[in-house]
Amino acid sequence: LQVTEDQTKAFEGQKPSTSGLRKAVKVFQQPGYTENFVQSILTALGPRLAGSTLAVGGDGRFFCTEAVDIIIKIAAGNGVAKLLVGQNGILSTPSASNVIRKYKLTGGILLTASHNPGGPDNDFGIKFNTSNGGPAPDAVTNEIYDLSRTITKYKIVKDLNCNISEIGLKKFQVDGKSFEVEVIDPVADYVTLMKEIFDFDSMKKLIKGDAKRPPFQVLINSMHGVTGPYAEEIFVKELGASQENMVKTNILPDFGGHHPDPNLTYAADLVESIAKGEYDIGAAFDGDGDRNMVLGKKAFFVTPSDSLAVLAANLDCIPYFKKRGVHGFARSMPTGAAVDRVAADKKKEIFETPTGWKYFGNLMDAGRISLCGEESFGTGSDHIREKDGIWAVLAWLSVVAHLGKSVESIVKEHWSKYGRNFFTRYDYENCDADQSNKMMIELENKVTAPGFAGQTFKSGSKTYTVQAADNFEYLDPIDGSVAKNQGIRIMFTDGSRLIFRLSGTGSSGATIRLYAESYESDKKVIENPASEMLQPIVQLALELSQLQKYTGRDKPTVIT
Ligand code: VG1
Ligand code: CO
Repeated sequence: LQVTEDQTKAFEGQKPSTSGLRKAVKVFQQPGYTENFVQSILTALGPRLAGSTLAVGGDGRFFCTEAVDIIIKIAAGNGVAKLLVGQNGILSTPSASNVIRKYKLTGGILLTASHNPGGPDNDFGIKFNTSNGGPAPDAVTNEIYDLSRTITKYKIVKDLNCNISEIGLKKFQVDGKSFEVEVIDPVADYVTLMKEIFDFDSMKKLIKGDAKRPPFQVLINSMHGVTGPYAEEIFVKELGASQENMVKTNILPDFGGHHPDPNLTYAADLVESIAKGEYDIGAAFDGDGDRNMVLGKKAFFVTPSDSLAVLAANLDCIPYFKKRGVHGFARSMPTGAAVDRVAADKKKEIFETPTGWKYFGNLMDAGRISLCGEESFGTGSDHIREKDGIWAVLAWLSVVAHLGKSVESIVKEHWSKYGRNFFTRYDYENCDADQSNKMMIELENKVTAPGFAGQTFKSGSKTYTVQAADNFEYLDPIDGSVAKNQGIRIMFTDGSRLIFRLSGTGSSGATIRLYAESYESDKKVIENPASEMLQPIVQLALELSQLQKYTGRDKPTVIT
C-alpha cells in the first residue's frame, strides 16, 4: 500500500469549542472537510506522531463509520503505528478515555456530537483526547485550529480497506512499514474498570432484594445512544436487573429522531415511566454516554449539582475511594455550589473551573481532586478523564446500598444537614447570534460598570444586593494557563448567583444559557419546588439582561 499526498483547501471555522468540533453532518461530508481536520489533529502531535498509537471510536451516530474509515486511511498515511478501534466504530466517551489510559496511548479521536441530535440532517462531531485520556486542553485545540486554517495537503492511503466489524488485529504494509488496526470489544475493558471501582456484590444484593427488602427496581434509558450495550452488560448480566427494565438500549444512528440529552424535557419518557412509582431509581444517558440524569421513585429529580454534592458526602462507601482516599472536589462555575459546603465540612479543597470537562484534567492529574461535576448532567471521578454516565449511576446504587435509604430520603437528609442550593438552568436554543452577542456585551457593560456592585434589586417578595459581578476568568493552578470570557456572573450577598453564557456546543445560531442559584437553610422552605423558590431571581435575570428584547423569546426551550 502507498501513501499519497492530496491537495486540499482550508475550510473556515474548524475551531473546536467546549467539547470538540461540532457541525452539521452535511458540513463534515464536504470533500476534504473531515480529512483536513483529522490531518490537523495528527500534525499537531508533532514529534509524537511517528510510531504513535491512538484510540478511535464514537457514539454510533450517522457518519461515524465513514469517519472511522477516513481516520484509518489518514493515520496510515501519517506514520501512526497502530489504531485501537471499537468494533463497528463504537466507543462511549468514558470507555475511550479508559482505553487511552489503560493501554498508555498517545491519544484518541472520538466521533460524537454528544447530546446533539444525529442523522443525515443533524450533527456530527470530532474530538481529540490526549494521553491522559481527557479532552485536549485549549493550547492543543488552538493549535489544531491554526493548522486547519493553513492546510494545503493531507497524507492518505486510499486503498487501505479495513473491516471494523470483526474483532482482532489487522496488519498492513504501508510503503514498506507496518501499520496495524486492532478492532476491540468496546465494552469489555470498561466493565473490568467498573468492577475494580465498585462493590458489585452489594449492588447485586440490593437489586435482588431479600426476605426483609423487596428487589430494588432500576430503570435504564439509553436514549438509543452508545450506552445501550454497556448498560445491558453491567445492569442485566452483572447486576441481575431485568432486561425489561432496559429501555432504548439499541444504538440508532439518528437516536430515534430525538435529542439524546438526558434532561426532564428530552427524556420525558423516562420521567413518565418512573412517575408511576414502580421503580426505585431511573437513569438516562446522552448520545456518547458521559452524561447522566438520576431520578428517584415517583420521578424525584436529583439536580446534577445536588448529585455531585451527595456523592461527595458519601464517596468513602466506594472501594476505589476507600483505597485511594478522597482528595478535593471541583465543579464548573455555573454548577450549583452545594458541593462547596460538603468540601468545607470535610475539609477538602474545592475548585471552580470554566464549563467543559477539559478544565478538570490538570487537577486530576495533579492528584488535587477525586470527584468533579457540572450542572449539565455531568458527574465523574479521576478513574478516567471524562465524565461518566454509567459510573454515576453505579455510584448512586453504591450509596443507596450502603445507607439503605431511598434516593429521595438521601437527598432530603443532605439538604437538612447542609441547606439547599436551589438551582435551575434556562436554555434559549437557536437564537439569533448577533442579537445574543449584543445582549451579552450590554450585560457585561452593565454589571461591570462602577456602582453596580452594592446595588439592591427588588423582585417579588425578595431583595437582592449585588456583592460582585464579572466575566469569569480562570487561572489554572497547575499549569498557569488562563481561560477568559467564561460567562457573566452576578453574585449576591445572600449567596444567590445569576450566570449567563453562550453555549459552545451548538451547530447553528446561538444558545443562551441562564443559570440561577439561591441558597436556603430554613427548614420551612427547604422542600419547596425549585421553580417557585427561584421565580424572583429568574425574573430579575430577565430584567437585567433584557433577554426578551434581544431574543424575542418569552420562554426558554428547555428548563432544568
Ligand atoms: C455543554 C455543557 C457543558 C458540557 C458540554 C459538553 O456545553 O453546558 O457543561 O461540558 O456541553 O458536554 P455548552 O458550551 O453548550 O454549554 V457533552 O456531553 O455535550 O460532550
Ligand atoms: Co456527552
